[in-house]
Amino acid sequence: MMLYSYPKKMKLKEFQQYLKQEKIDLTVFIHPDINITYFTQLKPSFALLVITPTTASFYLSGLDDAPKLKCISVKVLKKGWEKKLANPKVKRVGINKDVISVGFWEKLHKIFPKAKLVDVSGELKKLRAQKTVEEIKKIAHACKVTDDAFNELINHWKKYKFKTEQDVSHFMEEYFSKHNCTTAFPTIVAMGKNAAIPHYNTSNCKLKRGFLLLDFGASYQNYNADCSRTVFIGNPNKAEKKLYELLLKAQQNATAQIKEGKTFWELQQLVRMQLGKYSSHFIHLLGHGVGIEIHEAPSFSMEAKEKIKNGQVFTIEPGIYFPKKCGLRIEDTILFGGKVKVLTKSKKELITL
Ligand SMILES: [Mn+2]
Repeated sequence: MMLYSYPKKMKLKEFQQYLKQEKIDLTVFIHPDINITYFTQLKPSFALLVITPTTASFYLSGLDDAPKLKCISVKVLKKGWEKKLANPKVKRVGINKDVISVGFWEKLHKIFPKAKLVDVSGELKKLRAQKTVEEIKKIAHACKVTDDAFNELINHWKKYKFKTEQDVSHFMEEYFSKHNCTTAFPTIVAMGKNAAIPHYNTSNCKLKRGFLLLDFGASYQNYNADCSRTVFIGNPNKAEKKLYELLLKAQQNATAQIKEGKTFWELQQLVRMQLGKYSSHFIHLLGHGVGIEIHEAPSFSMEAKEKIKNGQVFTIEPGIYFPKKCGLRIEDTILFGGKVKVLTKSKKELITL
């Protein structure tokens, strides 16, 4: 088997190549488009990024630090920038339909009254789904800090005397921040029946006997980790242990079945088969891409029918939910480059606290 080698550079050149092919004169990205962060690796308070087939200009407000960037010229965003950008020769202007506001869309129409606005969001998703060496390093580091936080939590559970869900989420997020990270998303700590809501909002609900679901992830230099573990407070009975084992096997089996060319949807159907009578309690997709956004391409949906490709980072996160009773989810962030690399290494055997 040929070893897959990850691209070394961010995909600015590839994107410019695409613009050339599609005869798009320029693409305008406006805050808060995350693609600005993708191309510049920065997160300024406000910015405009203009990419043509041969140039890239990064316009920053005077209030942000002006960095030096390779292949991108950094300029100050001054009043009247619209007039400077206006060019009657421009026929096709690229926009990211996923982010652009109606207001900015109207503005672009005014700046380029004769141009056609062309959506480039699909191409951006495609480029970003294949991670570069630099991106992988950052995601792997975010996953390491995520694991470290979880280990600290379970190894010293008694010492911290957590009383509520929020006590636990505060601990995790403080750990991330002490280790030069931020939280990738608000940490979910869901006790008992609360965990039946997959996107539960952590509250001051008291910890008690039962399954406790944790969904957490650090973000390092804008790149995210995503991990879920379900632990048990007290002693689980036979049925509870069995349920956990079933889910764990499904998660591990899905991970083992990852193969280039297989669709994410197929992988999900395998998990559904394995969950058997609990399949109808698995109420979300099996996973999602992770990178500079916590949810990004590839998509696991049936409609997308996306195939597993080299260079992708995504989650595998089956769950079983019983409304008003309990919920379980086990999730890892995974890198695929010819072979499977599980980036989140936190223990998955049922932990009792
Ligand atoms: Mn996730």
